[in-house]
Amino acid sequence: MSLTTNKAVLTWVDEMAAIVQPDSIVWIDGSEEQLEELRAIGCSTGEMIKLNQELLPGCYYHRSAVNDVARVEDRTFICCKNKEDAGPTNNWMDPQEMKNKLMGIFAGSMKGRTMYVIPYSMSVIGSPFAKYGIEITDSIYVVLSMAIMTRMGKEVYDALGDSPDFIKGLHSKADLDAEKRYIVHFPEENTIMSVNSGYGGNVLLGKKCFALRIASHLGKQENWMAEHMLILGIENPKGEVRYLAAAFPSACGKTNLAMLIPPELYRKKGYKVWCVGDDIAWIRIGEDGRLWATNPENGFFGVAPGTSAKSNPNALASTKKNSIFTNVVLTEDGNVWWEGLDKNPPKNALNWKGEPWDTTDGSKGAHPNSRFTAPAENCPCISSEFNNPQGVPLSAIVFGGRRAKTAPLVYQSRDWQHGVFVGSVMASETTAAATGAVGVVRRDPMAMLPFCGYNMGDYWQHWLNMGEMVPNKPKIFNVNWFRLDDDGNFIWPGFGDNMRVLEWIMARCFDEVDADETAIGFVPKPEDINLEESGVSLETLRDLLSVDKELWKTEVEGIKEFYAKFGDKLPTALREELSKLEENLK
Ligand code: GTP
Ligand code: SPV
Ligand code: MN
Repeated sequence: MSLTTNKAVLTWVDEMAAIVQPDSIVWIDGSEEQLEELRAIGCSTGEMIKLNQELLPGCYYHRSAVNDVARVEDRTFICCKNKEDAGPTNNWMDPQEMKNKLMGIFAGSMKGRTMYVIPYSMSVIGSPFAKYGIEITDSIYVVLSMAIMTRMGKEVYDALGDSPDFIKGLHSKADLDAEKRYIVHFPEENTIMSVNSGYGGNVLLGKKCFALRIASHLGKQENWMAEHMLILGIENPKGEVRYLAAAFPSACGKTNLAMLIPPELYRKKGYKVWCVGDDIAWIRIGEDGRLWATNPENGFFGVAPGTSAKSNPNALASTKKNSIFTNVVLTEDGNVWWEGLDKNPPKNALNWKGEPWDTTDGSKGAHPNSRFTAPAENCPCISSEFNNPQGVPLSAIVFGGRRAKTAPLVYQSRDWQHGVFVGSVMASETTAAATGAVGVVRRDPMAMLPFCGYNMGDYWQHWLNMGEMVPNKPKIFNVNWFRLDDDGNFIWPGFGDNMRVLEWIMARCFDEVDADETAIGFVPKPEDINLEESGVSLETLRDLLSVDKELWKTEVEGIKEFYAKFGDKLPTALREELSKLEENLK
């Protein structure tokens, strides 16, 4: 039985059903009763595996197909009328041509299956930030995951009323045929179509597809921003909480930073870090002329490998109940394991492919992009403002990437325009979060390369325009936790010790500390980073903060090459900033 009388919803669901031809349609209402029923069906078909309920109450396990374990950037499309509006960094096809192609693939794809209709909200239902979506899917894993990752259920229909203003998402696993896998966005029609995948980032359509690709396009038109950013609050000993948002590419440390536990010496003084979000920020101009950010999601879809009681106890704690694990190791007693959890790989376990796994053969038990899906409310350091419909005010915006050399531990831009330049020239080594080679340095502006739903040149101009509209702008910084020594070891301890850098960033935002000006921006005076109990020497820190002019000259050449792709879409302000940098390096 449909849960709404909204004509736009009913018509669209009818139209899609006529194409995919399911045996039946189930309208998801978000009730625990209905979810429990779906878990049982999922377990009976093998799509889900119930984990040991004593160790992990409410937790389930899921495997995606072996060739379907990461986002597929080469099969992700932005289909707007004009190719130029998608820009040089997106795959594009004419919308009608793409629809014709997709309709051939979707036709009859749900025969013999149930079609689920999921109403969901990105951000708190009814808040000024909220946007509604409906996802049609033939995957129980998707329904159960959306129940964790979004505000899902019939309340969304109440909030939507008769309005046709919702994002349409059609997903079918179809045959999981990698050759016919497409993740397609029609920004001009607020529509997403995803087919032949069952991997989270390709199929949980509220996440990257809606909350970044479609939302970035909406934000451009409506004067707000959708960014690939974590949001955290730093509480100081006086009890003041100051917020920052940080954009790092996939698998470059957002979840870890968002849930950071400060080193003991900071905790003793009364410092705390509160997590508002770990992956996506929607940012609006507040009445007070500051930028305010919310996390549109309701859960974490985090990288499992490397998550441990030592590296990220808050993330680990978040997964202890009502969570879903994907492509990790499944143990004999219904528990989960992954590389980096501890030093005791389980015996008689199954690896991410479902094969008996022998730890002595050197193979990995968990896929490097295996993930947990955990409710945000489980997180011990979740911010009291997590559900605040107004969001939190930003003092700083931080960019960062995975760079073995070149980028110093931290530097500050001279002003907003320079900060936009710093974000636009970000580069980072690729990771297992997307298919393709790992460890290759590529430009990933604002960590949005795979997620910007329109021409990146126009997106940079939007950033510059936002700066003009915001009287009380956050300060903009760049960080790099990943500098390597000559033996390939990380020089900076990272994780909790990143607090030392955050402290400097906040001190800069509130004019509490001086800095040294370099060719690329302001770097800390080494003595202003607290190294107490860090094991890092002042000498090492000096090295981490150093700006090697020769490396940066090479960097300038790379930037020129990248910028050239954008032709006259490249904002003049960024061209100017590049000239300034070149001049400074002379
Ligand atoms: P997505 O969910 O893909 O967007 O990733 P993310 O940006 O949230 O990355 P996450 O925090 O999951 O970290 C990814 C990997 O980076 C893990 O293997 C972490 O162990 C590692 N990592 C995170 N922070 C640090 C750090 O400060 N130093 C070092 N060396 N590694 C880190
Ligand atoms: C990322 O790749 O940036 C993720 C995971 O956060 S996914 O949902 O697959 O995009
Ligand atoms: Mn991400």
